[in-house]
Amino acid sequence: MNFSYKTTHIDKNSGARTGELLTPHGVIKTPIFMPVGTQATVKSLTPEDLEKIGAQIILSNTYHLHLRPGEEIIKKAGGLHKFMNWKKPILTDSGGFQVFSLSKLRKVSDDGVEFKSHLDGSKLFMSPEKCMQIQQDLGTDIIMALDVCSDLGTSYVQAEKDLEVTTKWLKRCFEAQTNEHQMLFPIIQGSMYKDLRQKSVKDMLPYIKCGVAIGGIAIGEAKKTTYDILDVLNPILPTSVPRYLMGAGSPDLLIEGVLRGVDMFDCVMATRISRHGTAWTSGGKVVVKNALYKEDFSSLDPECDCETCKNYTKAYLRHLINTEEMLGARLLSIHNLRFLLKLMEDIRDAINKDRFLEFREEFYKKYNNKG
Ligand code: PRF
Ligand code: ZN
Repeated sequence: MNFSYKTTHIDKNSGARTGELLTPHGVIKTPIFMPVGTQATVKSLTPEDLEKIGAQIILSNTYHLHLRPGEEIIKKAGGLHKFMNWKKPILTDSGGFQVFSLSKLRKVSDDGVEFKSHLDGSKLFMSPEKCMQIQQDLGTDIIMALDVCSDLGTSYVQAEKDLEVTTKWLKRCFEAQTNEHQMLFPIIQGSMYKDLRQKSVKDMLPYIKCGVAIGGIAIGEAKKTTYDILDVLNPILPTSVPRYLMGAGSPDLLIEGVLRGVDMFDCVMATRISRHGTAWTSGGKVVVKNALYKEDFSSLDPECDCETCKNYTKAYLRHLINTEEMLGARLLSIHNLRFLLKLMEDIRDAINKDRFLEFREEFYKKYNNKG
């Protein structure tokens, strides 16, 4: 095993922490945001671009790569790192969530989940063992257990059943894993029910060895609900491993997540809003498409150090988005990802100086000043 986690500093006033996670492809400084490369590419960026903006680890998806090109081809290429030429750590999601959000038919049993491909409608089956096998073939650093993410508004009875299946699958994932160089993260579920969340932690504890993920939130519920669930989990999750909040990546969720003990985040939002012409900036959200910027020859965010902000104007970005030129999405993706990665750098720095609470206040004050 060549991985381990150590906490490097705990902020005296907030309890937020910085740490280092050692993986087979290098060290990750936490807390961290992970850009999403669903189809073995972070949309419109090269691995060289990602290195330049300070990405330490990226995320990819078992479900998508299993459908296309198939794990056999990636295995033949020498694994996902070689296939896509990314030399730093990679985390793969298990496919649990993607089966539930993308495929039409989906039948859950103790054995696994039967689903229809969102591409051609063909019937497929994913068992915990199959999920582990695929992620082993991909050769990624962090692998996720197969889980059932309860839909928003799921009843208590159904959420309890979903959790029961998730826990059974976790045991089988654990037993099926044969590559000791991969870190298997269990996924806490239990919908919005606090006692189910507590039960999930208790039942999964024996399998939390190198990290743990929080699933089933950040799916469209009120922010207060997200924070309440994190507040339930923060004091009961082990502090000896990193905690990963799945699918959360707006600036406020990153800050509030870190305050509540989260070390790792991912989200497609940064690249998705880029394609639609929106940018996060130190002064708040900017909708580049807006006529307001027609003749605005200033940079997107004067405080940002990315190539987009250094070299291009809002008027030009607006033009690229309005004409649906590929470069528009690319330049905004570079900016939005750099914005989140820089935010995490600033958060780590603030924690190390015991001033995370002040940093949080200052960030919101500037970010929300536009109203
Ligand atoms: N489970 C898995 N992946 C996920 C989620 C989950 O619950 C979420 C929910 N926010 C995002 N991605 N396996
Ligand atoms: Zn920028």
